[in-house]
Amino acid sequence: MIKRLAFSFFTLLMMVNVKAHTVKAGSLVIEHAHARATVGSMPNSAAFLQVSNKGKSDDALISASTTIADRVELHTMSMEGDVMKMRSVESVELKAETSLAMKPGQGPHIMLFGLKKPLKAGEKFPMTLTFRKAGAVNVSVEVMDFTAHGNHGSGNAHEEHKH
Ligand SMILES: [Cu+2]
Repeated sequence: MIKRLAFSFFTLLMMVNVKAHTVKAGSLVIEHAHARATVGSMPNSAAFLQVSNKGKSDDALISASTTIADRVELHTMSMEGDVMKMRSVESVELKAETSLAMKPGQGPHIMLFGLKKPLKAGEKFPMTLTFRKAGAVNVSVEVMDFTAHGNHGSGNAHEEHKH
């Protein structure tokens, strides 16, 4: 009886965890994995997440993959003169005891090329993130409409992802 209750409580905790989009892997805490909903027949999109490295040693995101896209690349975005440019990178560094919050319109993000179907707001899809130290981690990515108001915590959520 007590065992059963404990199990239920644990299950409940797990459910709350999933709802908060939090995944722990070693010293990494991955939160709020989300991707931009597509418009019309847009073949590409981008995914963003928050990673906290609570450990004493550096780690890095070295690849990402998902079955819903033909190709996934790690990208970064930066200003060159007054033009925002993005390019692919080998890895996204996660220094010890720091947090990284990927945001639309700035810095690192995960680029999804050749989507096999449109991404609709409210849907979820699985993605495997590979970290140099923490290894492979599966996360659930929630599709969000970045143009809608009030569905996102970030003030930068309404910015365009310029290519
Ligand atoms: Cu990109």
